[in-house]
Amino acid sequence: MDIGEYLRQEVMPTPFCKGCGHGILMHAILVAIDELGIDFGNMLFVSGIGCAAWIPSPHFAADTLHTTHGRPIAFATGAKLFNPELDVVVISGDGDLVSIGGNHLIHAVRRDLDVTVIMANNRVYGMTGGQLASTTPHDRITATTPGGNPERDFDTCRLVLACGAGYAARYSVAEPVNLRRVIKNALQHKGFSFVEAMTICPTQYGRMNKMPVPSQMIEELKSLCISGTRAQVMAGDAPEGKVYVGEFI
Ligand SMILES: Cc1ncc(C[n+]2csc(CCOP(=O)(O)OP(=O)(O)O)c2C)c(N)n1
Ligand code: SF4
Ligand SMILES: [Mg+2]
Repeated sequence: MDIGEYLRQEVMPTPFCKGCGHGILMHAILVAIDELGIDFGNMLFVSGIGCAAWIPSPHFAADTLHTTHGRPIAFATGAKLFNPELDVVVISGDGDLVSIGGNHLIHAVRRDLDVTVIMANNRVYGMTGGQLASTTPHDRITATTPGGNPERDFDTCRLVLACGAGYAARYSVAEPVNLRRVIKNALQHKGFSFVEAMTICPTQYGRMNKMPVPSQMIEELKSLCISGTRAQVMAGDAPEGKVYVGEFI
């Protein structure tokens, strides 16, 4: 199927800045769904607030819920409990899902809610001007930490695995084939599944960290990500400045 058929053409183009990684993730999700042959009409996409939250809503020609900041998992929980037959997928940003909505995330994992959560991690609050998020790496510049982030960041895969997630994976948009593969596996997993898509925000994070050109950020992702196992993620022993990617099951 032509991927364009999954999109509401009347709301195109997307609102993303040129070079934003959210478009790559959007494509990976739609191709994964197409390759699995999932009934798009039986899917519900839930997002919160932020640039990433615009990935499904209003662009996907399926049922979508564009909810409040940090709360998409709460809405998804209600929808799934009301109609367990629905394929419910949450797609939102790092600020939305683990910074502001972190409590909903950990309890959805604890309950083993049968939904897939796809988190677009651009390591910043992109939409609102590039403020510090709980996913911003140590020392990085944001609008609220001009001298560098004094805190350490969350490894969200480690967090959900510690909460008992049956499926967690992480790849970057610089590896779209692997990203698509793990999205497919997550969509097929029964119970809670989590995919972290490391992505780029050239407008905010890139501009403030001397990578205003999208290709510079893609190169940074390539050098940042190294293959790791579940045990390595749980040990939290990634070398300084590196992030483990892989399927952590
Ligand atoms: C309760 C609440 N707090 C703050 C905001 C402002 N706000 C809207 S989007 C956003 C940042 C979203 O960041 P993220 O989820 O990482 O998405 P991105 O824009 O980076 O893709 C913030 C702080 C809000 N709308 N509601
Ligand atoms: S501000 Fe950043 S995350 Fe938002 S659309 Fe622009 S590049 Fe993408
Ligand atoms: Mg973000």
